[in-house]
Parts: sequence; structure tokens; C-alpha cells
Amino acid sequence: MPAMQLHWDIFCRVIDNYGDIGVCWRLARQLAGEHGRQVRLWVDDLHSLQPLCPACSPELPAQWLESVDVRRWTDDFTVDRVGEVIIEAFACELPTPYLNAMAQAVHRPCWVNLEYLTAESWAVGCHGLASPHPTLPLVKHFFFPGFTPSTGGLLREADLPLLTTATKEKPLEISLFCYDTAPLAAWLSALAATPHALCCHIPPGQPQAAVSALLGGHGPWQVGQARLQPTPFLTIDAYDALLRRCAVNFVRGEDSFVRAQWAARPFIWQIYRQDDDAHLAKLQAFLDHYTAAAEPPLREVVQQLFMAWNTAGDLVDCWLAFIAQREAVHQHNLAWRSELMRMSDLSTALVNFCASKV
Ligand code: TRH
Repeated sequence: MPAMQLHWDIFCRVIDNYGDIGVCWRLARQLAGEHGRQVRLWVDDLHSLQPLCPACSPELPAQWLESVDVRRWTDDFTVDRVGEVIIEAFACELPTPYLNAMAQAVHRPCWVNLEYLTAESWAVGCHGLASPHPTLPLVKHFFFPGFTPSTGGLLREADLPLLTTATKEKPLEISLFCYDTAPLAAWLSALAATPHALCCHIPPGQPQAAVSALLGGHGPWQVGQARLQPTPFLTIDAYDALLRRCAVNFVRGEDSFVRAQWAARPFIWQIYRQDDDAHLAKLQAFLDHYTAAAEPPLREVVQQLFMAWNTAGDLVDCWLAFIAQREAVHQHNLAWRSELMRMSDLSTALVNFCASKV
């Protein structure tokens, strides 16, 4: 049996928003809490972790948060020790002194690049591939999260709450986590035509700014029977609870998108935009997979709304059809979640993958 790889160093560079840190923070917590690993999480911008985890003090060079040794990653990085496993999140490029120290380590560490999530089939072929360093005696492996057992799977805690707690009485709660490029004007028209009382939770940042740009002021706003309520940014666990409670969740990026699937409530995903519309192929790949087992009418309702939300297509009819079908979408999502839960979770897959590389 290979020696336990006890010390893990995760490096995270925050590109924008909260997805990079959200994924790394969840992974670090889980490796420490569920797998007993000693995890250092190196983050170049701890201000992005603080809203998700309010105990975080962004200026501290080192702090313990939920059994994770959180470090501020600065330009004057010095190496005290090298982990047995090194996770380079989203090709963030390890500090050169650290790379050199890895090359000199008596036992070569396991070096993994954690990639972005995609349902595209090429990711299956690339998962686990090795890439030798051009000059140093080191090999980096690519680890792809994904929706099938031949990928690295999805981040999922062992104690994930499976009960959904959406309130049956009116108004229906909706969470709106979106980019400012979302077709909000069209969605507001759709809300005005929705025959239900709604309470929409609008988080700070781009969602609130985008609604405010259309409706003026700082809210709350009323559109038809919908109340649009500005909400504070929630801790990551409180946000998960909100997703479980809402009748419909608008999510974006990577991490909230995965969490919406664990919540199993009806959700609409705004994908992170890429040049040359590369994100649309990624969106379609997910939709093909996610809706494969749905009856054709339901598949159409879901696909049309996801596409309209991401391409500024005609939203009103799609939204009204989706909201009318929300119980069927919920049932579909419960089945989808069960299918996903048959896979190993990402942290367990990663622990096993790294052990196999010793
Ligand atoms: O914030 P995002 O858009 O993040 C990312 C980044 O832009 C990244 O660079 C990009 O590559 C990636 O998307 C695809 O969306 P995401 O991934 O959903 O991350 C948001 C995180 O914030 C997630 O961990 C949930 C958390 N969150 C809270 O903890 N509380 C809240 O109130 C909200 C709204 C979100």
C-alpha cells in the first residue's frame, strides 16, 4: 500500500469573481475534513475568500480556517517545505522557487493541474494525461472534473444534505446569481407576465448592479407579482442552503452551477463567456448530457430557456413554460442528481488518482 500523501499544497490565483476560490476552498476543506490531509491553501487574493468565509482576514499571511492552513500567496514567495501533492488550480502557474524545490525533493511530489469543468467529450480523453516539464525532472498530470465516471467527477461532500426544503406556500422563492450580460430586461418582462407571486433574491455585485441599471435605485423592486429583494452575499454554506430552499435558482460560472445540481431544484445556468463563443459548445455539451433522459417536451423547455438566457434569445415564452413545468424539472433533477452521485466525488477521485502516481 502506498504511503499516505499527507501534505497537500493547493495554489489558487483568483482571475475574477468567486469561482476559482469557491472551488479551491471547497476542495481544501474536504481534503482536510474528510480525508485527514494537512492542507495549505495558497491564495493570491484573500479578499475573494472573505465573503464566502467571513472568518478569513485577507491581510494575514497565515491563518487556520476550518482545519485548512490558509496562506497569502505573494510575489516574494519563499519555500519552507514541499507537499507530497501539489494542486495547481486552473493552470495558475506555480511560483518558480517552489517548482525548483519540487524538482529537488527526495521523493518526487505528485503534481496535478485541476482543470475547469466541462461536459465536452474531449475532456474525457485528456483526463489524467501526463505532461513532462520541459526542463525540470517533473511531470504534471491534468485532472478534469466532469459528469461521467471516466472524468474526475464533481466536488461533493460526504454529508451533502439531500433534502430540498422549498416552501410550498406563496410566494415562490427565486435566487438570481448571474453576470451583468444576462438578458435581464427580457426576464423582467417575463416576470411581469408570470402568474405567481415571486420573491427574487438578488445578491450584490453584478446581479444587483444589473437590476439597478434597469429599474433604478437600490431596491427592493416590484415587477408584476414579483418582488426583487437585494440580499447580502451569503457564506458558502448559507448559499448552498438558499439553493436548496428556492423554487428556481439562476446560477453561473462553475461552482454555483454544480451546487444547483446538488440542490436539485430547477436551475438555469449562465455560463462564463469565452472568446469566439466557445462557451456555447460547452453549454450544449452539458445540455445534451443533462437532458438526455428527459421526455422530449421537457428537454425542449429546459434547453430553450438555457439557450435564451445565454444568447439573449426570446425569453418570455421559455420562462413561462419553464415555470409551469417546474415540478417536472425538479423530478428530472432528482434523477440527474442520483445519476451523478453514483460517481466518486472529486476529492476522493483526486486522492486515489494521486496515490496511484506514487
Ligand atoms: O463567481 P463566478 O462567476 O466564478 C467563476 C469565475 O469567474 C472564474 O474565473 C471562472 O472561470 C468560473 O466562474 C467559470 O461563479 P461561480 O463559479 O459559481 O462562483 C461563485 C462562488 O460564490 C460559489 O462558490 C458560490 C459562492 N457564493 C456564495 O458563497 N455566496 C453567495 O451569496 C453567492 C451569490 C455565491
